[in-house]
Amino acid sequence: MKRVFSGVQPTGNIHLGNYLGALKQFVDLQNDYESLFCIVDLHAITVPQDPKKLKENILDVAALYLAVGVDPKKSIVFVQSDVSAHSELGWILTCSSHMGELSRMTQFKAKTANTSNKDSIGTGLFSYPLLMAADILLYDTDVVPVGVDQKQHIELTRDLAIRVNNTVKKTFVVPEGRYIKEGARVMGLDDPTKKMSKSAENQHSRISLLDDDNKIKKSIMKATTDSEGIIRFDIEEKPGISNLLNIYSALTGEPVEDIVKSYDGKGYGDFKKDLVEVTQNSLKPIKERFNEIRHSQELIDILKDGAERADAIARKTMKRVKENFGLGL
Ligand code: AQP
Repeated sequence: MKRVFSGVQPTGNIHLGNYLGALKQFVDLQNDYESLFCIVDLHAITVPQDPKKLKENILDVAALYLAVGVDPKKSIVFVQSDVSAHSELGWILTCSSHMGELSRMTQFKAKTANTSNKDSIGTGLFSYPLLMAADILLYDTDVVPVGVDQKQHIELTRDLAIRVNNTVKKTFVVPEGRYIKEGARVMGLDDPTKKMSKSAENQHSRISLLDDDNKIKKSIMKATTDSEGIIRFDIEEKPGISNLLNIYSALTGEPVEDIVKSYDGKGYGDFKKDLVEVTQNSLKPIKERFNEIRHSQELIDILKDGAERADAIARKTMKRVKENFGLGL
C-alpha cells in the first residue's frame, strides 16, 4: 500500500484554508493509503511560543483531525516531537542542502518581509523546510496532501531526496504533492490577494473551524468583493467573489460553474447569506465532535499509540539512512 504523510502546525486558529487545503484531503486519502497525520509542533517553535498555549494547541489540532473525520483505526495520528527521528533526519538533510535553495523559499521571504532587523530572523524559520523534508522522507512517503502554498517546499523535498539518492546511495522514496483544485489556496476574506492565515491580525480575514455561527456570519458578510455586483469567477479581476465561490464549491462539492449559473441575476448579498449557511452547517458537526473528544483520555491514548507506530517506521528508515551515510557504529 502506498503511503501518505502530512502535518499541521499547532499554532492556533485552524481555519477553512487548512481544512479545505489539507485536512479534508486526509479524510479522503486514508481509505486508499497507509496514512500518517502529524501535529508538527517542532515547526511551531520556529517563532516564539508560550509553552502552556502550545500544549493546548497541540491537543486542539489532534482533536480537530479526529473531528473532521480522520479515523485512528485507519490512520496514524501523532505529535512530531514524540518521534525523535524527525530532528535527527532534519540535521542530516541540513547537511545535504544549500543556502541558495533555502534563500529562494517564498514562505521564508513572506514571513520575514516585515522584519526590519534581518540579523534577528530565527535560524529555524530559515531552515524549517529541511525539517519538513525530513518529516516526509522519514516515512517513505509517496503522496503529501497540502495546500498549494507548500508546493515549493515539496519540490525542495523531492530535490533533496533525488540528490541523496544520486550522490550518497538510493535511500529515499521521492514523494509527490497532492493539491485539491478548489481548496488548494483559500484567500483572506478581507484581502483576497493574501492567503487565509492563522496569524493574520484581523480575525475576520479567516473562518476558524471553531468559530461560532455569529462570527462566521460576520466574517463572510464583511468579506471584500468588488463594485461590479455580478457573480462570476475571475481570479484576476474579481479575487474576492472568486475566493468565496471556491470556498462554496469546496464545501458543497458543487462545481463553480454550476454555482455561478444558479446565482445568475442575484447579488452578492444573496450569495453571501447562502455561503454563511453552507459554512455554518459544514462546521457544526466538526465542532460537536471536537467538543466530545478534546478533553478525553481517548485522545491522549490515540496520540500515544500513534507515536509508537510512527516511531517503529521511522527507526527502520533511520537505520537505512545512517548505514548509507556511514554514520554510527
Ligand atoms: N490559505 C490556505 N489555503 C489552502 N491551504 C492552506 N494551508 C494553510 N493555509 C492555507 C495548508 O494547511 C496545511 C497546514 O498549514 P500549516 O499549519 O503548516 O501552516 P501554514 O501554512 O503556515 O498556515 P497558516 O495558516 O498560513 O499560518 P501562518 O499564519 O502562521 O503562516 C498545509 O498543508 C498548508 O498548505
